Amino acid sequence: MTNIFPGIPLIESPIFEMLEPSLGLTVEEARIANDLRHKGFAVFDFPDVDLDARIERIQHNLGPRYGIDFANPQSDKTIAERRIQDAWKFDKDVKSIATNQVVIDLLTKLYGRNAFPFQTLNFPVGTQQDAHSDSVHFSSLPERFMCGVWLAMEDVSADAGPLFYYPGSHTWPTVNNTMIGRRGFGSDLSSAQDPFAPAWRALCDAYGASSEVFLARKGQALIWCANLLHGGSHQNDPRLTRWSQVTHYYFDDCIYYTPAFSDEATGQLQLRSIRAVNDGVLRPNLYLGAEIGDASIRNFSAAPASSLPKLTLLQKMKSAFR
Ligand SMILES: O=C(O)CCC(=O)C(=O)O
Ligand SMILES: [Fe+2]
Repeated sequence: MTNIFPGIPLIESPIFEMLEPSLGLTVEEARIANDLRHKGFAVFDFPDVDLDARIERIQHNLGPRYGIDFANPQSDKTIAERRIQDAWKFDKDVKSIATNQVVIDLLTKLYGRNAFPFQTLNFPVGTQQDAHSDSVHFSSLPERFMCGVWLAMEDVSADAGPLFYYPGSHTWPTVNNTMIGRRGFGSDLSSAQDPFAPAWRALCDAYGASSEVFLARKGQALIWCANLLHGGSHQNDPRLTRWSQVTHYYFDDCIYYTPAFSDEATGQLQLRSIRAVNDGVLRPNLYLGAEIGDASIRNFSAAPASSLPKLTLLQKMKSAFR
């Protein structure tokens, strides 16, 4: 069957049920697709026979960089830096988790476009972050071609600040600047999330939603859809660790940008310079196959990228959609 909506991730498409028989999903893939579609997240066992050894090496390699006294069971593990971004650049095990081919193939099947990892975050403890959607940080045009894969690198207890989420919230409106009456482009903020927090709280109230926590087993992973509201619970026991890796994925043939610093209505997009973890190569911002540059901006032509003038990233940021 022809997919009339190639600009919507398959698992979020109104016609998913009609398309599903032609996707060749295994029983397990169909279960994951169904969970993502209806709940906005799906739990699965991370497919890597070497995972335990990788986790041990990651803890050994990254541990000393956090400034936390891991050797002392009584020490407060929450005092220091809580994340290392893009450790895949120097740690082959972090990279190997991010580029797991089974996960990439699964996401590619479920979204209907090639998936590629573009960012890793490694945490030794929970983030204790309020509910948020990653969509204000990383979004795409067409929208929703982004997801996170969260991997438990140890068993997570209720006192360790487990990941939480609002099941079904991926179907709520994607909060953006227009919706909250704010100009984003050129704004200077230390937190991209802060301006949106009251709107997310209001949505939770309006939908009467309750959150769930994920008391994960080591080796379990969770995919979250682009607009799923999630966060890190309060950590009741600061002596505990909660090692995890989050890998964020984008999909081919999209514009990648930061909505918190963009005004879509006026065409002012804070474009991202996205490098795929697999090959370290920059992925151009593409709209219907054409690289975003002056020519494609003026007439949105679907000319092949090679026929469009090449702009530096800075030029693109300045001229995008003007
Ligand atoms: O692990 C957590 O506490 C939340 C992580 C998170 O929100 C993210 O990486 O986007
Ligand atoms: Fe997040």
